Amino acid sequence: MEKALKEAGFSEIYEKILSNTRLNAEDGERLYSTTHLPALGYLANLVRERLNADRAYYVYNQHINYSNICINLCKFCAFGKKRSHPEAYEMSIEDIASKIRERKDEPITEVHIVGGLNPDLPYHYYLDMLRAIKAERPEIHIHAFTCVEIAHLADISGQSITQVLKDLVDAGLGSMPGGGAEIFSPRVRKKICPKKLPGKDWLEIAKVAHRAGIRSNATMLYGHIETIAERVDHLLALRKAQDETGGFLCFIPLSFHPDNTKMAYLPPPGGIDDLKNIAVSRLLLDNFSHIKAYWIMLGPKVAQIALSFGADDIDGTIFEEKITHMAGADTAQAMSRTEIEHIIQQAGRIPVERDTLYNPV
Ligand code: V47
Repeated sequence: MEKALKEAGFSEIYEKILSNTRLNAEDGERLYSTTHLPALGYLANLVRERLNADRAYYVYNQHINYSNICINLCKFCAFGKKRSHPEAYEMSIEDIASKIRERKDEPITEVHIVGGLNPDLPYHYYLDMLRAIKAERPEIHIHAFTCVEIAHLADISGQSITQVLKDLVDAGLGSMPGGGAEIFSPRVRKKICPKKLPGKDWLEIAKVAHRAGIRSNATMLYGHIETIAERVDHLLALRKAQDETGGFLCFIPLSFHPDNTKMAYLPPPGGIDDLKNIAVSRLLLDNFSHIKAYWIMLGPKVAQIALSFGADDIDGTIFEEKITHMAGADTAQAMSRTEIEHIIQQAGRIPVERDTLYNPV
């Protein structure tokens, strides 16, 4: 492999990885630009196995997307709708409680909740939602509301981010998912999500949450109009924030799905780019313990290969995912525990069911 690493121009990066020396932006750009995919995968796998050995994590979870009505209507998103749209919907608290009730006999440990920025839902809706879920299933971990939703809740309630987070935790919030980060570059945000909060605010809210003891995830939406330099900047901004707080649990690269979006003219990223994003994020984010290959977006086959390219997690059973499926995902809506364990074992890894905070179940 040393010959292959040399041919790829990775000798210096290999030395850095062996000596645990942090990679810089130039290294990141070199890794992204390579055509030597096996050499890149080898490097990422070294770090993956150093941190997580042969373990591949998954969670028994359920997704609830409470409303798709959204005031931002980002160009890359097929989920958000205007209220007047025939597919617009909003779930009542009772609808949400009954979704939880329907699956009470399954060993679900996490409910993952995100939605659009619906201008008509009052602040107490979000608190009532958390309380209703806890009333149905007190032991469940609620992984809910991205930094974008938290900023919206501060807007509609007139309260500080800190107070909103405190209210949500009092009502049952456990941790926050990593969506809404997209790409931090102001150039790209202006074009693809001009109404969404700026990247620096997303990072600030994540850090406020971490300082309040709330763990969260981080994402990056790739494969649209961003440059390699902008991907690297995004990853290094996350690494800097993680140095400050240590509050991120996991990083999830999100593969752009163009169907039914205002950017449907773009081709979707291919498998090579999917694997590069897993591998480069594993190598640059040296202070993140976990990299997730989100099977809903990658498909189970690429997710399996990703387990040898830096990823140590494939998310979970899911059930009823809407955001990616409305944008043309052809993956299933759910996988059983047996199916998940099977694809992990086929990839030569040891399946470990985890809770949201990565404690083995
Ligand atoms: O916030 C929207 C992105 C996110 C598209 O934290 C799109 O545990 C691709 O964040 N193509 C939702 N991506 C998914 C997400 C997530 C998934 C799994 C686990 C976790 C976690 C978080 O997907 C959105 C947005 O950033 N997105 N539209 C699209 N067309």
